[in-house]
Amino acid sequence: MKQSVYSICGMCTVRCPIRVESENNEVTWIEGNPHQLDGALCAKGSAGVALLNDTQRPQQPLIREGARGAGRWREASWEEALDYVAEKLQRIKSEYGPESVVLSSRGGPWQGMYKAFIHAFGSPNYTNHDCTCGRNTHHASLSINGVGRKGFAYDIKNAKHLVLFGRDMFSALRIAENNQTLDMLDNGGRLTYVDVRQTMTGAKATRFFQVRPGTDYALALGVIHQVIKQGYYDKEFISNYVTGFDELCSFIEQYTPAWAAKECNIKEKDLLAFVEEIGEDRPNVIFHPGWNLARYKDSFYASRAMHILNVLMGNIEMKGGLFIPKGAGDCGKKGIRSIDCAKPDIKRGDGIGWKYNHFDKGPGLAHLFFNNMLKEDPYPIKAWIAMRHDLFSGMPDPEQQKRALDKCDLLVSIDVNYSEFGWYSDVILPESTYLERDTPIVQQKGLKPRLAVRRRAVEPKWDTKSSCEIFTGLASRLGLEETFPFKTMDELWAWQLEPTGYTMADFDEKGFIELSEEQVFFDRDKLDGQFKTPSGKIEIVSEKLDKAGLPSLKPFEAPEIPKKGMFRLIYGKVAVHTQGHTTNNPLLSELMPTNTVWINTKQAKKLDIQTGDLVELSSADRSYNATAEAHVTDHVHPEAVFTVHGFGKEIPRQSRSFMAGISDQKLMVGKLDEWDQAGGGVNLCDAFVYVTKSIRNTKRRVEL
Ligand SMILES: Nc1nc2c(c(=O)[nH]1)N[C@H]1C(S)=C(S)[C@@H](COP(=O)(O)OP(=O)(O)OC[C@H]3O[C@@H](n4cnc5c(=O)[nH]c(N)nc54)[C@H](O)[C@@H]3O)O[C@H]1N2
Ligand SMILES: Nc1nc2c(c(=O)[nH]1)N[C@H]1C(S)=C(S)[C@@H](COP(=O)(O)OP(=O)(O)OC[C@H]3O[C@@H](n4cnc5c(=O)[nH]c(N)nc54)[C@H](O)[C@@H]3O)O[C@H]1N2
Ligand code: SF4
Ligand SMILES: [Mo]
Repeated sequence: MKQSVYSICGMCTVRCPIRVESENNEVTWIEGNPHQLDGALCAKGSAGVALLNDTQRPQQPLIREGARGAGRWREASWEEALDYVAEKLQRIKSEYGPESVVLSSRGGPWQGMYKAFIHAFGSPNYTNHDCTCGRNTHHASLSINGVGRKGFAYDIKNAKHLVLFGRDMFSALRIAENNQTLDMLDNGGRLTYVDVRQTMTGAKATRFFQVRPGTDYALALGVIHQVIKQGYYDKEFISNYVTGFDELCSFIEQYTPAWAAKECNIKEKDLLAFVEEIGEDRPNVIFHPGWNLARYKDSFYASRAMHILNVLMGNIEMKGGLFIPKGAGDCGKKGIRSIDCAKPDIKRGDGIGWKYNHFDKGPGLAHLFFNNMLKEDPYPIKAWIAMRHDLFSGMPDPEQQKRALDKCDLLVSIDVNYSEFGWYSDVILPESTYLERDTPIVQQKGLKPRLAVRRRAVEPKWDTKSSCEIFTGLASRLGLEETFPFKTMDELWAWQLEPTGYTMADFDEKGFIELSEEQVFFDRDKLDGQFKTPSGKIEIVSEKLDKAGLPSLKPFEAPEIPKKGMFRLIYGKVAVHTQGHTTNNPLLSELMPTNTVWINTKQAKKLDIQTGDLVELSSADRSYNATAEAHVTDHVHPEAVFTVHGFGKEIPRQSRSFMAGISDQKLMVGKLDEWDQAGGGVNLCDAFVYVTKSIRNTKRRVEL
């Protein structure tokens, strides 16, 4: 029988709305929700069918038999696997206390459920992936605006100028944002793109700056200087809502466009021309504050500078600018209920909230656990549950992580795939793919806030379960039914919707429930109270940072120059893969089976490297080597080599991605300990590698 359901894509964490057709329990068609995306979907979204049918994903629970990572697994029933995990957790709890269990997840709108589970268990140690993603941006926004990185959204479609610093949006996709940007360009808008290499986004830009790696902050300081000098800022907005502007003016005096151009390896006249453009286009100029900004030791300050530029443009809470996302309450409606449990009042194992007080306590900072685990400080960590989180792909230096995780008695991976972490773990609890599972209702804030829900398109192909069923199953074994009292998804949905007056039938027409028909803007003259800083204003100088011994306006320090024979290792996304988890997808692995190493033409010449030659990359301490093909190009800065993240997998059951290409995170040896002290993000782009032509080149062998 033919069926059609509205649902939510799960091929990456953007979670686009989709419509899925199926027949006889087979998915036959997926498209973007026509009411929101006009049917548009990316290649990864279309390849969801291949994930569903992939026989190289775990098909039932697995319990480790041999040594960790050896790949010997015993197939288990769900009863047995959940009993096994629950018993171990109970034993660890009674011997070491509940706080010795960490649960990490990919974050996102459903994280409340995972957080509630670990809190109900008695541990404060919930963490997520964000220390290698958006934490610097998040903390930058908190320090200036008093709200986190999702406290503002962008009306790109109506903007006149979008400025992106390394936000490679046409590779690192978000379909709705991509469509908006294309509309903006069609309407005559301008796109300025800054990167150390040319990208899909740079190719669409009206202005492109190829900067020296790690100098975004310098460029932003030069732009701020010139904007203030030319008077291209909104004086009224600043006097109403901003503190610290005078301090900014004196700080910025030294950072002239000529200075910035030199630091960034760009032309001063181009910087000046850019400032003239934004002078014309303001207030509808949007500076994107960055997404994955776990890059350099000053990325937090670079992101703060973007926020400051937005404030100078005076673009807040207006069409074609930044806006505060609205929720149910802002439309006079009641919000949904969500599973929740208060955090136990115990010190966190990563030091957030007692050793480090200036960070958001929510998910803490995952990388800070590992050293503490080795020292058992402040207490031993004995179990790590990774829910939709591949620590060994998403975090640097998996070997160092393993040394800390080896102190654990239990490692659990809840994943739809074999992840690199899962392969090393003790138990794999396979989650049903997003096409096979229902998930709780979520509220999506925006100018027109909505309720959305993921509904299964087909029954699970194999013996897998949804995370909701997995956590409920564990909760009932651990006596935590009070937090998870739901027996069925229908019960949970009904409970969630009860205060709102809506029913599940209200999702039928469009797949979502619109909480407002009109866009909701706040009165721009009454924004007091919207900025959750101590003063209630946008704070360019932050007392909280002061208290933590950190400057609000930090002098620029030029990034290190690579030593002879070494390059800075830069990574990024491509449109056809998601992080590290689609390189084995039957369709996507065909589109892009491996990665290459981009190297600048002049540097390649010195090393006698041509496109197609094999090159060897070695970590700074020479403990890890990897070989891939070179891609010689002018479009990457001479100090850096670039590769696409997600390759170099070593999971034998994934034959398509096994040993294909190189892994950037394995080359980042020692980088768990290098992080932005103000923003909390790991400095992933502060890794250096040796690059040589490989002796494995057949041509070279003949020569030898
Ligand atoms: N297709 C696809 N889309 C995705 C994802 C995915 O995995 N695949 N993941 C999603 C997620 S979780 C995230 S966080 C976002 C990430 O979105 P982005 O942050 O936009 O993406 P990245 O590809 O991590 O990094 C973008 C660029 O930073 C550049 N870069 C490196 N050093 C510098 C520098 O010093 N200055 C400047 N200006 N640029 C520099 C790199 O060359 C790269 O092109 O993408 C999201 N969308
Ligand atoms: N060196 C380097 N490090 C990086 C990055 C980089 O580009 N280079 N990117 C950074 C960024 S931006 C991010 S966001 C992080 C991401 O790091 P992670 O959060 O670890 O990355 P993902 O690969 O998105 O997802 C983790 C796991 O979720 C699994 N998964 C996918 N769908 C489902 C599902 O429906 N259910 C369950 N249970 N599991 C699922 C995948 O198989 C994968 O094993 O990595 C960061 N780290
Ligand atoms: S960007 Fe592509 S993969 Fe990600 S949610 Fe949207 S359609 Fe799915
Ligand atoms: Mo990310």
